Formats: sequence, C-alpha cells, structure tokens
Amino acid sequence: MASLGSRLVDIHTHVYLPRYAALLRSRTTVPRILTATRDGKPDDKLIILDHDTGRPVGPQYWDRDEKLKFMDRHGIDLSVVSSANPWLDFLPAPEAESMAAQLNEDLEQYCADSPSLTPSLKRLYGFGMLPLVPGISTTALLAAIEQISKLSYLKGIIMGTRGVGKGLDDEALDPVWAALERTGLVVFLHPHYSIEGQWGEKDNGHVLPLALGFPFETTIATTRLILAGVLDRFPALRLLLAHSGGVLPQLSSRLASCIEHDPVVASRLKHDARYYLGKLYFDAVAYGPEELGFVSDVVSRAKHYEHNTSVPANATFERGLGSGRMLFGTDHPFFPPLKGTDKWPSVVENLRAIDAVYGWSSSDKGGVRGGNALSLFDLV
Ligand code: 5CU
Repeated sequence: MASLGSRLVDIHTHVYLPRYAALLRSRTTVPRILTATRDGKPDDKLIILDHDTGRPVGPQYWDRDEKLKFMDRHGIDLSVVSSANPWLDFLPAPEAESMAAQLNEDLEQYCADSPSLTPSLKRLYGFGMLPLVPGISTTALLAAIEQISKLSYLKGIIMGTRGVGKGLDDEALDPVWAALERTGLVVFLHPHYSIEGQWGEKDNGHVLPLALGFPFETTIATTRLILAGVLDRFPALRLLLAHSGGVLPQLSSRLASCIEHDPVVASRLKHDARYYLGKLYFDAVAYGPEELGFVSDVVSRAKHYEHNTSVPANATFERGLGSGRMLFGTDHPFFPPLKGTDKWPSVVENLRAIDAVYGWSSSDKGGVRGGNALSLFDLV
C-alpha cells in the first residue's frame, strides 16, 4: 500500500447527485437535463450554460461506481467530491434551503458507503452546499454550515460567485465567513456564470466562456472579496480557488498598483494585495507546468508583502514553497475524452504538468499530487 505521502488525491471532481439530477430532469427551463432516447438507448443532454445546446450526460455524472472506476483508471486514491454548477442558484429560497439539507445528507451517504482506503480513511469525501440564493435568511445559511460541520465525511463547502445575489463582497455574508472560519470548513470557490463576454459572433462553441470566462469570473469574485477586507476580518478562512485562481496570480501586482493609486480603497486593506495570495489555496487544474510554477512563485513571494509594498532587494523565495498551497484536480466528469482512450487526456495533462514544473522537488510534487490535500482536509 502506498504511503500517505505518495497518495494521489483529486480535490476538483464533481457529481450531480441522483436527487439533483432528478430535479434537473423535472425542469423545462435551463438548467435542465433533457431526456431523450436514440436507437432505444438513453440520449440525455445536460443544458446548464448560456447558449448551451446540450452535452451528453450519463451515469458518470451521478453514479458512485463510475466515479470509483474513473479513480481506479487514473490511480486516484481519494477524491473530495463537490456538486457541479449551478448548484441551487436557480431555486427560490425555501426550496434551496430544503434541497441543500437533503443533498448534504445524500453526499455524506455517498462518501460513507465508499470503500475504505485505510482503516481510518474512505476513498470519498465531499464538499457540502449552502442555499446561497437571494432572499435566504442568515439563520438558514448558518444552519447549513452547522449541518455540514457535523457530517463526518464533508470537509468543506463548494460556493459559486454570486453569494446571496450581490457577490462575495456583500457584508451580509460576514456571519457566513465567520462560521466557515470557526468550523474550519474549506471553501471551494467555483465559477458558473462566466463574464459578460466579448465573445464575438463566430461560433467558438464553449471555448471562450470555459477557457477564459470561468477563470475571469473566479478572478473578479476573489478580488472583490479581497477588496472588501474579507481576508483581513477572517484571516483563518480557508479558500480554495478553482482553475488555479484564474488570472489573479498574473494580475496581482497590477492590482496592488491600482490599489496604491486609490487611497480610499487602499485605506480599507491591512496589507498589500499580493500578501493575500499567500493566504489562498489553488487547485492545480491549469494543464501546463509553466502556469503551475508561476502560481507557486506568486504564492512564495506573498509573505514579503505582509508589511511591505515591494519585495526587498535581498529577499529570497523558493518556488517550492508556494506549491504547498496547490492541489491536484481533474474536473471529472467534465472534459471527457472525445476518442475512446483508456485514460482521460485532461487528467494525464494535469498530472504531467505537476511532474514537469521546473524547480519543484519530488516532495513538492508529491504534496501537490496529494499530500497538501490530506493536510488541508485534516485527513492525516
Ligand atoms: O464544461 C462545462 O460546462 C463545465 C462546467 O460547467 N463546470 C465545470 O466545473 N467544468 C466544466
């Protein structure tokens, strides 16, 4: 049996639990699953995005055995599974509240019934869901956090970027951040809406919203959260960003400069903007070694900005240091292979990227492959 340090752990892997898939099937407007048959076989289509004409959807989205088969095929020991977008965003508050409670119980059971990896570890853990919709009461949100924190196999929550309608810089969320900080639940921040696109008139399918819109959405949401002082007020919040934080690492020095030139905004923050990147966690779903190395550089550098607005000339920082906040993910069951290959190219590319980062030691790579996740989710 592999030692814990050499485990492969997938922290970005989704499910539409059967109860949620049934809800999508019952709907006549987006998001929905359009049920159909072709040549006597199910030919269901998932329609969740703007201008979505529907993509094939099947048991790989809801069947736990399919998740385990996928994990076995790729040597993944343990997965921290999250409900896929758009979560409960489209439901009225009372329905979102009861659906969140039921889905959290369903996910707990999904994990509890999974095989054991060791006498003390299961193969599946999960991120629960909050009923984050307009009109929901703070009491309901806090009750959902309380519920999740008591479920043994749920180690965090997945959250979109809209909060309760006004985004993640809404003061109404302060009690939510406080409760998440207190309970230690990891917050997996994930996009759904993309951004108002300058996507043009050419038919590029979903390439632009998925490749650029999703990561920009995460970038903007996280930046607004930083600018609102959320990470100053709740410094122990554990926030994990999808798709390696989008373009936030690339734009963080520009962001810091723009803040410095705006005294009103600057006065709201305790630190240089770059400092906060060292407080975040990043999935390693970036598909390229250069991108992963860059994110880890930015994270390594962050500590120098705790009291400064520039890195001292004699400062040293190691690339590997930042890798401690990066975690392997697959985005399963999205991006399936188009040809009948055994392994999914999307997974193979992300693993190869981790393996090829210049300057990461084998222990850094082992951390990103699984060790960091086991620590972050308190599974060691
Ligand atoms: O391909 C897609 O639409 C998606 C999606 O909706 N959510 C996700 O996490 N990855 C890909």
